Amino acid sequence: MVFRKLPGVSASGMGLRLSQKFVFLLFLSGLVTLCFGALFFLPDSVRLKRIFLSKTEIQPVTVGSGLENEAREHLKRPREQDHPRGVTSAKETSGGGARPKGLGRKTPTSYEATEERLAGGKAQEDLTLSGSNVEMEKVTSSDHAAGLDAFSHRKFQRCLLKPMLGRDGGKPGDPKTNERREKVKEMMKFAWDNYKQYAWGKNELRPLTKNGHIGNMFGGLRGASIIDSLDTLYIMGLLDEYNDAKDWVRTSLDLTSNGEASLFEVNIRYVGGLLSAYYLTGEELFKTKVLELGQKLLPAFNTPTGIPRGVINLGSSGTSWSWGWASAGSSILAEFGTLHLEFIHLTELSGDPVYTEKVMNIRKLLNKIEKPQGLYPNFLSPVSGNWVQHHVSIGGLGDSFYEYLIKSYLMSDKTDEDAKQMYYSALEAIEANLVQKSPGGLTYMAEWRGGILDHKMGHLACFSGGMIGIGADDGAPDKRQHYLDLAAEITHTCHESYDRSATKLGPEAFRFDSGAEATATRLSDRYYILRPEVIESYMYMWRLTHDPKYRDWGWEAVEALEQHCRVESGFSGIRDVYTLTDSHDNMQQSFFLSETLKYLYLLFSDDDLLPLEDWVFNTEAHPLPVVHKSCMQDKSPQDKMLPG
Ligand code: DMJ
Repeated sequence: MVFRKLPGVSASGMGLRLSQKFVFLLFLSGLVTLCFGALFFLPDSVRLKRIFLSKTEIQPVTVGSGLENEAREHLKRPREQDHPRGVTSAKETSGGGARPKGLGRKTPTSYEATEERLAGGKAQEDLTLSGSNVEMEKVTSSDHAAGLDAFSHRKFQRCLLKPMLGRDGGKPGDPKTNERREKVKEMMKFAWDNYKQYAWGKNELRPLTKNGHIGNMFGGLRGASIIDSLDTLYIMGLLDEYNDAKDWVRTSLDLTSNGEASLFEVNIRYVGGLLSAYYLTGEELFKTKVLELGQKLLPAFNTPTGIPRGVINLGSSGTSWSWGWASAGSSILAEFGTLHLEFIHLTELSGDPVYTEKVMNIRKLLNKIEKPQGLYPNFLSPVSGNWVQHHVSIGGLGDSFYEYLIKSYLMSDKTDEDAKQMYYSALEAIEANLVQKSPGGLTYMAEWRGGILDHKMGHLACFSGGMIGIGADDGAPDKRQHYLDLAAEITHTCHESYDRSATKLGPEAFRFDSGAEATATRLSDRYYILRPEVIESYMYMWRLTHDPKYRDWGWEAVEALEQHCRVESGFSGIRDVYTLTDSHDNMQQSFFLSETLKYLYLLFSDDDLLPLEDWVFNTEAHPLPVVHKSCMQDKSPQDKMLPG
């Protein structure tokens, strides 16, 4: 519509005829309606949307039990920012976009890489948590306050099949093994004492510069080494040290931080560490703390699919983001797939089903989604629920998702049939597509990029020997021996990666191409940061087979750690496992105390210390009990009288 200017009259509204004014007003109101409506189609990341739309209007659906249909509907709705299934951007095909160096199993989970990510990686702001949600969470929490008293630790202990610390704390009868176990205990005490002296309350010790490191992976939470050490100190009988750690939790663990954290890291280290400290000791303090922390993680699930994003603000906003380096704002399989064990236990302790609902929703989505060749790619859109890239890895980015499938089944007292079915189908697909034999006869797990194999195995992928081992017995009867053999072969290959280095410690990644066999061919893959995965597999394989070679290999690792990683004030990673002139990285990772030393200690202990019939280890080696549900639900008169 064009406005006609009246002769001799200015073009202001005053000069318009009534009918023109009416048409103009009509046009204007149409325009306003159109603009407002358009807000609904803006991507979540546009701030205008937050300003103009009430928060409840953009509240995404999270799927819990009973809400599956609603979620399915939601997933069907196309959205502008959705990344179409199977479509990969040019940036992605060139190697995962802004993926930081040094990614491995821990990649989205590796320490340095995660820090880089937190420093620069906020790509997609998610407007997920509304004020009303915060209120809802508070209601949930108080509603379930009664549940806090409902969990009886005494009953839990009675439901265990075996005493948790075995006879005599798992002390082995054989003096040589006991001596080795004592050595590992001494290493723990040394690592702990130095942390206490130079870095108390910080996240890790820097053993060369003798100070503490905080980093930005835990959103302002402190004391990662303390939380990660609680259970190790306790099972080793380092009780003075354990008591110092417990006192620190009581007086100084501040959960009111407002920083940006990796959901995955906070879950595996803090939630896992506090849960296992509670189950082992029955100290109410740990339960109270872990439930408080659990509440703070819930907003991360407020995405259209309920698949959490990687980074969460631990403050009251609960805002979450995808890692800046992750393709098209995707979430990472190894991150959102590694919450199940801890969240099931948060429900156990709180009586609040919300935690279980969150992880069951992830499970359902993954179970239903179409999988290329039966494989699970590493990147998934939390908005559309579709895969974003076809990169599959048993090492970094994928690893602990598979681990949590089999462990969910075991931890459910073998009742979680979905987890079982998903694990064995995934394993079949992995065997068909990824497992390879080198010309020299070494079995390894390659990585898969849309059908093309990369003949590389990360140190992180070496956990898979142990994983396949613990799952062997519940596989199809005709496959059991095969799985145990496969587990042994992979563990052997990982040992070779250690044995073929000058230091007898393994590199971050090793290759099987251009003539290489289990050795790093790139300078950037030669480092060792005190990682546990190879030793973890030795420990499981020892328990499953009692082949003495696993203890021997573990001892080789102890000697190498002592020789190359022990410095005056703690343990440090090294930059090159192929040279004897050690160049230290000045970092005593908290997982060294939580995992590496714990697995070594268990390797030299009797099997009745944390028996596998009753315990599964989370991916940070924190022991979580098998849920013996029928026993726990049994209300015998005697149980009714049990205090908490
Ligand atoms: C640990 O924090 C966990 O094992 C995680 O799953 C990946 N690896 C690191 C240590 O390497």
